[in-house]
Amino acid sequence: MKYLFITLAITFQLLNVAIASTNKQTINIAVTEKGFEPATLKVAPNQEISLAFTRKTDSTCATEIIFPAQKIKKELPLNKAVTINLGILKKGEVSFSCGMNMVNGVINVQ
Ligand SMILES: [Cu+2]
Repeated sequence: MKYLFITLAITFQLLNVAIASTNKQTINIAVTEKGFEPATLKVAPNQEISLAFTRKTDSTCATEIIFPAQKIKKELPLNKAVTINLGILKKGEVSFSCGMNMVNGVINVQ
């Protein structure tokens, strides 16, 4: 009986790992003269979302990225991907911008 419980526990753990890995999504965003590309994202709720920002221009002020509601602020070095894990997102909108709130983007979770 004890072995049955251990086997079940291991099986559920494996299932959890499988579910977690399928519900994880990384989206690449380029930072160019036009701003964020793409600037509007659509994702399904209850998935773990990461955004990988790569700044490809020196001619805009978007040298850092902020997520005001999440209190995330990160430098964006030129031509280097910076990955930001937002965790599991609920339905709604998550906005992000440059440090001065001039270049904007939004994730629509729906
Ligand atoms: Cu700016």
